[in-house]
Amino acid sequence: MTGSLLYPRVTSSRMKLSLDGMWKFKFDEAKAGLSEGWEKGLKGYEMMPVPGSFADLYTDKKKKNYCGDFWYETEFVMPKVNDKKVLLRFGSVTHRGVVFLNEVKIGEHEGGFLPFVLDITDVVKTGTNKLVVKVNNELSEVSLPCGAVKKNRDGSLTAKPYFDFFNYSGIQRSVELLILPEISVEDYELVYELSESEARVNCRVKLSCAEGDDGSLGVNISIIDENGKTASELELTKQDNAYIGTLTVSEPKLWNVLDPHLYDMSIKVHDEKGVIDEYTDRIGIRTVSVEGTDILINGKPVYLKGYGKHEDFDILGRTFNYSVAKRDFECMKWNGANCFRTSHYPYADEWYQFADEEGFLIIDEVPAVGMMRSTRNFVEAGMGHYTYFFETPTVPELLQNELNQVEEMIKRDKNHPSVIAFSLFNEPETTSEESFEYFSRVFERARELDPQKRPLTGALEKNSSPEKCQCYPLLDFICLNRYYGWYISGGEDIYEAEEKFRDELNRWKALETGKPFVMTEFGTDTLAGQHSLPGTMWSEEYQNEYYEMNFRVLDDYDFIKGELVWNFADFQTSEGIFRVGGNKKGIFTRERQPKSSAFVLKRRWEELKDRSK
Ligand code: CKX
Repeated sequence: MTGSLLYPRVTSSRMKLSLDGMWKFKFDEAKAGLSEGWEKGLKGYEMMPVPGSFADLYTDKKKKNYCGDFWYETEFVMPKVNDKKVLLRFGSVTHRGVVFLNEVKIGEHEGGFLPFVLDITDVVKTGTNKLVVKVNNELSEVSLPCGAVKKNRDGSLTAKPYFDFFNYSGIQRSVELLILPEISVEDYELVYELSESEARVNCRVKLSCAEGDDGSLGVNISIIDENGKTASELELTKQDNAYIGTLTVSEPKLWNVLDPHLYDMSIKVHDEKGVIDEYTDRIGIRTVSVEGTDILINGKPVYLKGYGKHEDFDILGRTFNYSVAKRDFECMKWNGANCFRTSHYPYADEWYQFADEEGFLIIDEVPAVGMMRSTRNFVEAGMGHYTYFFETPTVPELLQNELNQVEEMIKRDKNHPSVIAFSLFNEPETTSEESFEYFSRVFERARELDPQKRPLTGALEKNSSPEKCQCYPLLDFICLNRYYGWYISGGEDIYEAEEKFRDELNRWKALETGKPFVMTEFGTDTLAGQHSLPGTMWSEEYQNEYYEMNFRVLDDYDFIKGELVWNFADFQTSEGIFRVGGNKKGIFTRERQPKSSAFVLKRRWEELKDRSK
């Protein structure tokens, strides 16, 4: 596995070849693939799109819900290249994969929402190569996200997620061959400091040959403004295993909320003969901090308005699609949003690039979801249900897995100006000392890893009350998922819901945490086109009344610094008596058409346009 999770760019020294297309595919119910040598080539296969989530492509229920091992195979032709490094990058393999090239195992990866890169220089042949991937989508209490697997009478398996979204699986993001110089940029990080009229950009660049670099190399960084002019350029200095230096940009055009200004950045590695490698990216100069109960971008308070989202669309499942992403940003801009949370896992790279270009703020979430032992914890959360999740012997293995994924997420996403915070959990049990110990380790590691020292957070469900939650002191801003008027006191009891919501916020206020709070989930399941007067649960009118009530409450608490409603769009879940064709809490339908609440939010968020606090 190589250390570079940089987005693949084509530059004067770098090439990439897409391996996307139709691949051979085969389920391996008996888990016999390895002993039968399937890595040599699949027999009796069907064709499957890569990237793709297989589930919703099928008309057969068993196949849609398949859980276990499954295999992919493709062939590719490698052009002749001299003195180059050849890497193979998978955008995501959900939830884990073992990769074989020309029958040789070349690597494996755990975690279905982050990329991994394998160095295949010594295994790849000029001409035809056979690439085979064994994938597995089982859930467990040491996987992220967490869940279980049920063994059926016929020996087949069914995934039982402890979370509320469909367990879409497969090679869900692009696969690419990267052809790079032998010495190349492996990673870079930028940290910004702003003063009156200039920005200092502290740069650190790591090369692939950190250890073997004898000092004869040079590394140069330049940034180009929107008019194509060089804003700053610098020859970096070698220090230990990296190249460092500080660029100064005078009168910088800052990246800002819905007012993004990006610079083109180029890093060049050179020796006495010339440029060896060039890596380019789009960067935004901005700072993020928390001061008292404010979240600050470039030193100015911001109020977060927007959504918890999912990577989810009809037929595509969790496959990234530029047109869906474009439509989502258009819908979000139309109703005045400025932020979304990548609930409940890191999304495809392109989402962050899009947000950088649009000036959207992202709370980037690791797949630490389902840390309460229940297949309907969305109902049981708030009922006082407690499952001793962090008191089990497998927790050290889970922790190691989460630490790895936090590391990969921060490594991949750290340079996006849109990423203003990392969320390190969604709705775990947080009331035990064990949960505190667990998350202390996760937060400590994330703080070390993020060069920009962005705020860290996590989303707390109802059992994590002000009195019982042990973990909120770890958060730089406190995120609450609360459903007063839906899971709690819904329908005819909505009047009590308002009181109960105020009561809880009063109790948080009394704690004097001195921190900002953000509502990261609140919402009601709503069937588009279901109408009732007066509003009753599941109708569009009820969704509107629910939001009006919730906003009335939020506006009375000045430590609330953001409202991300649940969810941007209806999305697919496991089947169940609480889910009608999935979770219907969308403000938009799954086809991205507005329910009437979209107009309620539009009105509100336009009125709040200038609200910064
Ligand atoms: N929060 C009471 C996590 C999300 C679910 C949401 C829901 C729950 C609510 C917890 O992943 O979709 O039930 O709508």
